[in-house]
Amino acid sequence: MNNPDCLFCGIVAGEVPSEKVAETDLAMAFRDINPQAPTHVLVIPKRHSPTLTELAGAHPDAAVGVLTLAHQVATDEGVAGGYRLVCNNGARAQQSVFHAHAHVLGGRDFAWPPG
Ligand code: DGP
Repeated sequence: MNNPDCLFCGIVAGEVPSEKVAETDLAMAFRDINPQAPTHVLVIPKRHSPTLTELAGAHPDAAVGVLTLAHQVATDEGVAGGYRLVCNNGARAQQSVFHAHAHVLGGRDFAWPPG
C-alpha cells in the first residue's frame, strides 16, 4: 500500500508534514505547497498508485473515494458552486508527483482552454 520512495505516501503516513484538511478511509486532502488559487487542495488515495489510470483500473473504489472527497472539500471550502478539478495524468500532462491525485482549485475565475 505504501511506497517508501513516494512523497505523498510519506504525507499519508505522517512522516512528511502537510496541512491536512480532510480524510476518509480511502483518501486524504491537504493544501498544495504552491497554491494556484485561493483554494488549492490536493486529494489523494491513501493507497499508492502512480497515476489515476492505474488507480481506476486496479482500485476503482479508491478512485471514487478521491472524487467524493474532492467534492466534500469544495463544499467545506465554500467553492462548490464553481471549482476546477484537475488531474494531471502522466508526464505529458505535467504530472510531477507520481502518486495519483486531484487538484481542487477554487476562489477565482478560470480560463479555458487550459495551457
Ligand atoms: P502535479 O503536477 O499534478 O503532479 O502536482 C503536484 C503538486 O504537488 C504540485 O502542485 C505541488 C504539490 N507538492 C509537491 N510537493 C509537495 C509537498 O511536499 N507538500 C505539498 N503539500 N504539496 C506538494
